[in-house]
Amino acid sequence: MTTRIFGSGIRRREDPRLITGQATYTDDVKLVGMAYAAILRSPHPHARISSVDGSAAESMPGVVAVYTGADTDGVLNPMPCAWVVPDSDVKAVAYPPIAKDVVRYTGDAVAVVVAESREQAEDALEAIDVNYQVLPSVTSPEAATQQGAPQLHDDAPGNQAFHWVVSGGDTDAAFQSPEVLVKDTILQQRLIPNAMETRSAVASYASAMGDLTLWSTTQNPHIVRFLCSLVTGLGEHKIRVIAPEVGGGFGSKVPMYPSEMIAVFCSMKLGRPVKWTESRTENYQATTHGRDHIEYVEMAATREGKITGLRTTVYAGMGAYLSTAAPGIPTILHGLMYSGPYEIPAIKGDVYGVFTNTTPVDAYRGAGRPEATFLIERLVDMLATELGQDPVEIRRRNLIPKFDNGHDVVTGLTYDSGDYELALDTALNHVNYHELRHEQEHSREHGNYIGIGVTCYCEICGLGPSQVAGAVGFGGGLWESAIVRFHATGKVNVFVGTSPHGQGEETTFAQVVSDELGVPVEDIEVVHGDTDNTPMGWGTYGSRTTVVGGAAVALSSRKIKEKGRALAAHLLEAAEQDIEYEDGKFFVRGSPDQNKTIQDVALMANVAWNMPEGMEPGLEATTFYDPPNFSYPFGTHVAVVSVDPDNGYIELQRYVAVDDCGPQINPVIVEGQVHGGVAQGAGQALWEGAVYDDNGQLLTGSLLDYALPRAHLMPDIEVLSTTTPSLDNPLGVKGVGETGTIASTVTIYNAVLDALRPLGVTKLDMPLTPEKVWRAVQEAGLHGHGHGHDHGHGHSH
Ligand code: MCN
Repeated sequence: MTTRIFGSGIRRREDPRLITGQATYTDDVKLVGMAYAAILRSPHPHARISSVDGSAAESMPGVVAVYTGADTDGVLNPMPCAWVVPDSDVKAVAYPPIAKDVVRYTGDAVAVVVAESREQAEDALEAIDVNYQVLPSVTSPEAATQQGAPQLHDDAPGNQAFHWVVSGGDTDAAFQSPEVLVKDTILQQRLIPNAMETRSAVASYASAMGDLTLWSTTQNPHIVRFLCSLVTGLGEHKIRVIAPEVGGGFGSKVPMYPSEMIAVFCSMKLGRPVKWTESRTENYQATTHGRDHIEYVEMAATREGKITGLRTTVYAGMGAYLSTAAPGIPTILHGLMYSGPYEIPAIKGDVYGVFTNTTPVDAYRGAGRPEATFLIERLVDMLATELGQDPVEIRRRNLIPKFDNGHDVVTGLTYDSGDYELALDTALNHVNYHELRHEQEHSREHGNYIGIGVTCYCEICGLGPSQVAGAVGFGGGLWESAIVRFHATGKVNVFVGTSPHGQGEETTFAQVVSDELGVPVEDIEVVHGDTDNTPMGWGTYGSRTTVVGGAAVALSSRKIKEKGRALAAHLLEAAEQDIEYEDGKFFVRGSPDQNKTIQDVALMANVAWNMPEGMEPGLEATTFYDPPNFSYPFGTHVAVVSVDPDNGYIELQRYVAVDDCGPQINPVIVEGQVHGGVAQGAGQALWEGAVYDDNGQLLTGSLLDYALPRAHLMPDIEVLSTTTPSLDNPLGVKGVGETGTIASTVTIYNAVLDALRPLGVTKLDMPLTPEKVWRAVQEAGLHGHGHGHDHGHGHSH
């Protein structure tokens, strides 16, 4: 082969079916005799249910049944929280699939109607008579911890879901009398994930056999099978979970939700298949949200700009109940990353998980790591301002020097490999940083406010060694498995336990197999998403599919190569050690004409007419791969913005992303991942935010009120990379699915604040909407900061 298939930007093989409408999503599934479920959701954020009367609804046209919490109580077990972080007093409060006594957020399920059509089911919802006794509610995670705040759960006093501490080095000493101290209060606003496809479930229970099939919009069908077994009491071997085409998840399709279990319950009760599909408004209320932190953060440093300590107190909103992975996010995936790419000798973080009367919070792209990157990078920029130094220089002074194989940080993690300064220099050279700063000065003199944000980040992904998963309270393993199977015709199926839903592994995994075995990509089909025909795996999230699942695919391919070599030796009547392999051909060393292609070998292995003694027929291999470590991608992002002080409008002029995810299997897919990730991170910085009013109502209840970024708001994202392999997996790869989101929010935020500093604005909460920016500029103006007054880098705050 002249060009390697590993590393080439071939087109995504999943796209033709997606763009021609031939893909099958859960809501496309239609079964004979299928009924439709609609869920009645609480209109109150907190209320006692005095009574629920479904009798009027039951007599509505087409209605098959109405069920309430009284029906599911004792039949379905509570929704499990599957990440009980140790040493943090996690209150795994009861989370009933349908509320029976108390509702705790607007959207909590109260009853379900099953009818012959979706419309009939929805119409009947209005006929259900619920008597609520409204209780006081609280939506802010900090307010919820205060004395006198409404209490959500009797067994979680003070609404505290957990208190977790990360600590390394001597922070008391570092903060005793630091030469320089910078502090901030950061609002990581609550976000709504917005996958294009809302959630949906089709449950089909066959009572004669006791078999349940569940089509579900999930990122991890095997975990759904596992947890569904816990909730329903059905044996795991009797449950088949199918994640057909899944239209994006971004973390929100990791959790196990009540709604899916309600669909299962209905199907089991009625002996009919039951479909439930969310509306967009329902999705906003009942699908998990992300972020929602209030953070008090401070950084100590020397006058030379060496960071000596970092301290945080974080109130992390959990919503009304603990969703599947929720406690792990502001702790393991957040606090342990407080060192970022820097050498920080002392770190302490107090993280309080807090119950509020809001939609439960769980993973959202980046999950904990954007929040960590944000606070580190914000403080570093503030430190630079305080010292009157260039923020890039402060970063450079603190970066961990290049390392190839392991670097310990004080939070207890061991990073795999890194060359942070190379990524920084690559980005700075690309944008011509010094020139850019000159332009900025120059524009300011003409009343144009340009801002530059530079972020150095490092993230944890590729989750992870199972032993560590157990140690940090994750309720499962984090290994992956893959079967690579040759058919007699030389075509290949790859069966994987991971479950991509937009990321493109049907393409990249085929590239891995093709690269390892010399089979054309067109001859390889990657199968995923069905627990009945794929081996066990823990799913697609935490940018782990390629690092962990891809490794299993590569190792299975290598096992096949070794069996192929032995069989080829036998067929060629040569000694095994004399057989060489290249580009899909086994040949006798020195005589390449004496060869067998891998397809010849596959045929002979499958017909098994002439096997060496003791060799089993068939040509396939299974690998269970448990990685020895996480993977730690890194990079530098640069944003250039201009801010119009007269109307607060921010233009994102330029965005440069330099990411290092090790060797790239498919650079076009990697670039696409970075694009999507950056847009999502930009959304948080500039536009997005879930807003509840004082009565606990979600004001941003639809796409009319929740501002998702649109294509025309994004600049042409310039994607570059460096390549630092990880020595911890057989492909050397690191994840890339979240890097864009992790780096971009703070990059853009810092750029905007850089632009606003000469106008006297040094603090703003996200999202940085024009109104907020305009008001801040006006207010600063009243205090003596007019347009065009440049107060320079040394301006204090
Ligand atoms: N890749 C590569 N070379 C590398 C690393 C990755 O070619 N060195 C490729 C992979 O093979 C894959 C893609 O890049 O095709 C992303 O891979 P990876 O980093 O392994 O991430 P995952 O597949 O585990 O995806 C999870 C990640 C997360 S956590 C979120 S959230 C997210 C994201 O991916 N959600 C997405 N990207 C998304 N993209 C789409 N379209 N939809 C989502 O819901």
